[in-house]
Order: sequence, then C-alpha cells, then structure tokens
Amino acid sequence: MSQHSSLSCDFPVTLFHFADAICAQKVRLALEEKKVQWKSEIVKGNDLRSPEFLAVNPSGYVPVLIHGEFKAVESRIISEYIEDTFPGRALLPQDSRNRYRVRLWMKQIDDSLHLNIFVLSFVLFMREKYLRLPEETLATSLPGLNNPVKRMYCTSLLEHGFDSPVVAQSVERFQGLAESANEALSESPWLVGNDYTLADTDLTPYFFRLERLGLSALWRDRPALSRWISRCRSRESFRAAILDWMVGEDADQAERNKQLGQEKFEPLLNSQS
Ligand SMILES: N[C@@H](CCC(=O)N[C@@H](CS)C(=O)NCC(=O)O)C(=O)O
Repeated sequence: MSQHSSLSCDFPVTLFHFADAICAQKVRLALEEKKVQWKSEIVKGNDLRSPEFLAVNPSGYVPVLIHGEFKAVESRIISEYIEDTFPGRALLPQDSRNRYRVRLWMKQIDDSLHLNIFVLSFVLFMREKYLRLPEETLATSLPGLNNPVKRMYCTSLLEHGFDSPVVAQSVERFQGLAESANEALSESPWLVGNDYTLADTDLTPYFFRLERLGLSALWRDRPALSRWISRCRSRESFRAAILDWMVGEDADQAERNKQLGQEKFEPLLNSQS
C-alpha cells in the first residue's frame, strides 16, 4: 500500500485503486459524477500480491470498493452499485430499452475490450519491466493472477512483443469500437441518447488510454466520436477522476510511448473500414 499503512476502512466509501488503472478510472468517474465522497487507498505493483491485499481481493486486482461493511469488486458492477446506492444525477436511463443499450456497451468491455486494451498497454508500457524479472518471481507478478486467458496473452506478448497476433487483433477490435461509437454518436450527443450515462463513464477511460497508446488516428476521420471525446474531457468529473490522478507522471516518457505506439499500431489499422 503506498499511501496507507493498513487496510482499515473506517470511512463510509473507500476505493482501492491506482491512478492509471482503467477499471478504477471508470469507477472514479461514476463516483465523481454522483458527487460521492470517498477515501483513496492506492495499491499497485507488488502490493497487489501482498497477503493483506489478497485478503481483500484474492484475484489481486483493483478496483475494490468498500462501503461500510460491504465490499464490491468488478468495475462494471461497482459502477452500477454506485448508481443504485447513491443519490445525485442518474447515470442509467429510465427507459428500459435505453438501459439495455447502456448495458450492451458495458458488456463489450467485459467481453473483450478490457483484454484488448491490456494487450496494447502491456506490449507498449509494461513488457520490458516483466522481461527483466527473474523467472521465479515472474509467475506471481504478472497481471491476471486468476485469469488463464490474460496469462496466455502475457506469455505470447512476452515472447513475440509487437509481432504477437493478439496485438493486431486488439487494434482491429478498437477499430470496430471506434466505428460503432461514431455511428451511435452521429445520432445522439452521448452513447445512449441525450444524457450522459454509465456507457459514457465506462468507455471514456478506454479512449483516454487509446490516445496515450498513439491511436488517436481512430477518431481522425470520425467526427462524431471526436466531438464526444472532447465533450467527455470537458466534464468536471474527467478532471477529478482522471487528470488529477496523473500528476507526477513522466511526461517525456508518456510522449515517447505515444510515438512508439503510433509507429507500431497505426500500420495495423485497416484502411477499408
Ligand atoms: N474485470 C476486472 C478487471 C480488473 C483489472 O484488470 N484491474 C487491473 C487494473 S485496470 C489490475 O489491477 N491489474 C493488476 C493485476 O492484474 O495484477 C474489473 O473490471 O474490475
């Protein structure tokens, strides 16, 4: 734990997270949109494998939300819990069909997008660090402690780097996402209708990460998507939930990553779609 010495949860809402964790950014956006007061417990790196944290989440990942005696894991349903529990602006539509549409966007994240963004992030920012680890610590340190698919992807990425077939598949998946989001946003200002919803909170961090991966070409010729990204970024919640947490980041390194990402990923974009 980098900011706190114990896992005590005496504040009504506590979030275990780290700044750059996409799933935590989703939850922080929901908390900020609902104006919920919460306490931060930063857990990252080796601390995600400490016995104290594994007692909180045996899967060894963030986010974990503690609300009084209640513990919630899994970002998508944590956000729904926040929506169901706290007053403030509604983040799910009243209409059942629009609620369905919000959930369909969110389901895509769990089904594939989260793994796809992990692939691109791992190969660009994280691989080098893991390649330097001794064999005996690698298995416990790698992301996806209890997730065999993620582990399989890590193995392929460690071995083949940018040439792993999962890299091209992931870029293609985001091309599909950009196309469907642009289509939806050509009809309405937000992903589902006229109101900002959990579809927007959940997808915002993925587009923020894609930009940092050098993939902003995805919205170069997709004006509706590009306008939505600007609208999301101009919300107060974006500053509080995302930008304010990126302090202390090495801006030069981030720029170098972005350039390398652009060089490696842009050629994988299929010009047909
Ligand atoms: N399905 C989970 C995924 C959680 C996840 O992948 N968390 C990442 C940060 S976005 C993490 O803590 N990774 C560290 C690890 O797996 O070791 C969710 O949506 O909450």
